[in-house]
Amino acid sequence: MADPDLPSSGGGWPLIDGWARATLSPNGPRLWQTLNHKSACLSCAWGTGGQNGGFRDELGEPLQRCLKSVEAIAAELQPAVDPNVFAGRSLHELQQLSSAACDRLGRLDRPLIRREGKGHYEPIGWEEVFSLLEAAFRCPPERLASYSSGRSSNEAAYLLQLMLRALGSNNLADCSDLCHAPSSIGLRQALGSGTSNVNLEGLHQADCVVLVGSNAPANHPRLMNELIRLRERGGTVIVINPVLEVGLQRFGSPAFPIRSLLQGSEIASICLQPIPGSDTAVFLGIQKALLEQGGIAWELVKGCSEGWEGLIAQLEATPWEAITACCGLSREELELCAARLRASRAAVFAWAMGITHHANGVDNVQAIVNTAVLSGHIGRPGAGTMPIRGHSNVQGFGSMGVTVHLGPELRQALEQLLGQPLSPRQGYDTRALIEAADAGSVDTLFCLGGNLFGANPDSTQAARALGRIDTVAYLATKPNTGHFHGLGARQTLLLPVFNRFETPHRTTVESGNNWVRLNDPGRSHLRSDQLRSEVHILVELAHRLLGDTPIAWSRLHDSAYVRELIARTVPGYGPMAGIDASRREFEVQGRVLSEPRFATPSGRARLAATSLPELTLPPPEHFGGLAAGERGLVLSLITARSYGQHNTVVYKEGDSYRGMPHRHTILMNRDDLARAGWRAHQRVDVQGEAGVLEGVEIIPGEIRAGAALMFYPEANVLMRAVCDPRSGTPAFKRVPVLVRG
Ligand SMILES: Nc1nc2c(c(=O)[nH]1)N[C@H]1C(S)=C(S)[C@@H](COP(=O)(O)OP(=O)(O)OC[C@H]3O[C@@H](n4cnc5c(=O)[nH]c(N)nc54)[C@H](O)[C@@H]3O)O[C@H]1N2
Ligand SMILES: Nc1nc2c(c(=O)[nH]1)N[C@H]1C(S)=C(S)[C@@H](COP(=O)(O)OP(=O)(O)OC[C@H]3O[C@@H](n4cnc5c(=O)[nH]c(N)nc54)[C@H](O)[C@@H]3O)O[C@H]1N2
Ligand code: SF4
Ligand SMILES: [Mo]
Repeated sequence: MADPDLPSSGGGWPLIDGWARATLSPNGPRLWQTLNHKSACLSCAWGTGGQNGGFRDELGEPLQRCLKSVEAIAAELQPAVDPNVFAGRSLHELQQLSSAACDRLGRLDRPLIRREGKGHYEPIGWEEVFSLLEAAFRCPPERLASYSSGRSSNEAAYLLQLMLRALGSNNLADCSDLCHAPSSIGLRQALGSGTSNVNLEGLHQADCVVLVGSNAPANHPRLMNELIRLRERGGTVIVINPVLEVGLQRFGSPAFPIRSLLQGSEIASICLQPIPGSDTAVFLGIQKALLEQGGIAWELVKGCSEGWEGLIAQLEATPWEAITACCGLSREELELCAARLRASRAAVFAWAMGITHHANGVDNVQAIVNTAVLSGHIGRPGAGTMPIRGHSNVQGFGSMGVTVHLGPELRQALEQLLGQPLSPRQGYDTRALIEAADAGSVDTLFCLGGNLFGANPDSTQAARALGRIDTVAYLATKPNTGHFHGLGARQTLLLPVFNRFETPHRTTVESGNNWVRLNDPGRSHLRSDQLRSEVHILVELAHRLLGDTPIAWSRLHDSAYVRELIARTVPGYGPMAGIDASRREFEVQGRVLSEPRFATPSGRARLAATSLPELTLPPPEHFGGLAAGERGLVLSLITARSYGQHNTVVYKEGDSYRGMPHRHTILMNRDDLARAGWRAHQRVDVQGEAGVLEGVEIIPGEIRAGAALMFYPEANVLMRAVCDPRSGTPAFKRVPVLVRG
């Protein structure tokens, strides 16, 4: 039942309105100047900008820039934080600020320190910063760790891991541990390579996209242009999502003002609305239907994969009732998907957090690969598997070795470069880091961007754990909640850095489609001379700690030399050599597949049976039960992004596309409201395993019964960290909660 008060399509006029407002704002001219700067978009990993100019993609197509990039730039163009904020407001006061209010304080333009026992951040000079950091980094290497968020450059990422590994630490936690780690691990296990094997050109050749667990209209808006074009050329879009996201039904794109903007273009040809967390069952059902319909691509399966016998045996042995009971979809729906896949010439399977944020995230990814191989849609142009990455350079961080799952090739190259074996200790990923810190096993934490406090489950534990670390250093462009809640025991440093379009030297980033972009040097609008480039900070510190052997650390102040080392050591990055002179951007080699030869030892894709997940929910007593006369429902909570935020940074309070007017809301199915006897807009308490949020407004909407949706990061107080054992990624999309009212 469509709600007449909600928009009937995603995108549309609000986008034009947003562009117009941004253009007419006092910062309008500077904003446009920045949009045209030759550097990659700050926001998502779909990637645009770079040497082709601000509005062109890697194929040179124009008008490929979305409003999200404007939002991100506008935030970076704010004036500096008023010095009175840090001098005049106590930490206690700053801790009361919402994420949006923190961001609106402005840009950091001087180094700050909060010393033990003090209620304020106070200014500090860079010389003292470096001597404090140097002393803090001289702790035992296993007690030294970093966390990073994929917003920085390849050069900074490479130096970060090189410095930590040279010091003997493998504790390179990264936001990807909370994000696409199951994709990297699952794809590497199944196909030998952990990234997308389709590029933009390939996507243009596809006639089917299976889009799973992604709200692309909000989070990867330019992917919508590709889906519109695919539908226009007669292709099929199959959407799998427990929420009927309006922008996945229809989307109005400013890239097609006449055809699409006014009424919106139809996106989904088929929508499946499974139970959250059941995607493995959905794909098992599609595979079983393919088998029954005679739709298995036997030549590919037998000639180019291994392990298929076990998978086929599983399909034969698993009854339809087990599959449909697990995912809540009908056999007919799954058969229809299989038939569409059979009828398609070339299909791309694309997914985001709806697949990875589960206790069986790696299995979900294996199930997608199994489906791609069985249906014959992989290993040729236009077909394949495409994780849709998050942060603009998160994939580059992985390529540069900022990971606790270092590949053997890069390990060997780094050992050669450093002239020493790397530590054999297993490093801490993000969750392991929090647990280790909570246990008092971490002395020094260096954060290259991000919001470790805000991004983690169980916010109470995250703050406590960070509080047990001696020294915490944050490199950031703007203040965030983590800087006020994630305080180290002895000292917390808050260090201002240039963003991508301001950095005074060249940098590079890698998109989720394996495209490496070159960013021109830039200038900041801030008058302070206290901002530093991340590369500068890392090299200065490494030089103080390690001198000039065996690597000439001081020479690495020249970022072109960093690129030279990257070209020499990082697999697939050979074309980086000479990029400063040629300005030629490139696709990382060996990732995109045009034939079914995979990067596994045997050259074959590894198929494997994937077990059906157990999707039970605990009884109300598990949460402490209900008071007399109280009504309650146990639901499976999805924590997701609104249309107006970038991760822990909230830009807009409301989400008009989902009809959620502010952040303190819970989206629920009308049948669940009826079941509990609740009304729309009534206030309820949401009790999780780790905390409670009181007085939350109920918003009825197009979400599967039994499920609910709330916004991250506010909802992170609710959940305990339940993680996928193989990737360490938390089950952010299936949080058991008791709703009481
Ligand atoms: N504007 C903007 N852009 C962003 C970001 C941002 O915050 N704002 N963040 C960036 C980052 S780091 C990332 S990782 C990406 C995130 O991009 P997305 O993954 O699109 O973001 P989420 O909001 O986490 O939503 C995931 C979708 O998964 C669905 N879902 C939930 N559970 C399930 C399930 O069990 N199965 C299936 N099939 N679907 C499910 C939800 O309903 C939702 O539509 O976006 C990146 N781009
Ligand atoms: N409940 C729940 N929790 C989640 C998720 C979810 O869906 N639900 N999603 C998870 C996912 S997918 C991710 S990726 C994580 C995100 O986790 P993070 O990456 O840790 O968080 P962000 O909010 O993206 O970090 C934003 C901060 O980065 C800093 N910054 C911005 N640009 C730069 C720069 O150029 N350099 C430096 N040094 N700093 C910069 C700014 O200070 C900004 O405040 O959260 C995870 N947590
Ligand atoms: S889709 Fe992503 S990369 Fe492209 S302009 Fe929008 S935010 Fe930037
Ligand atoms: Mo992410």
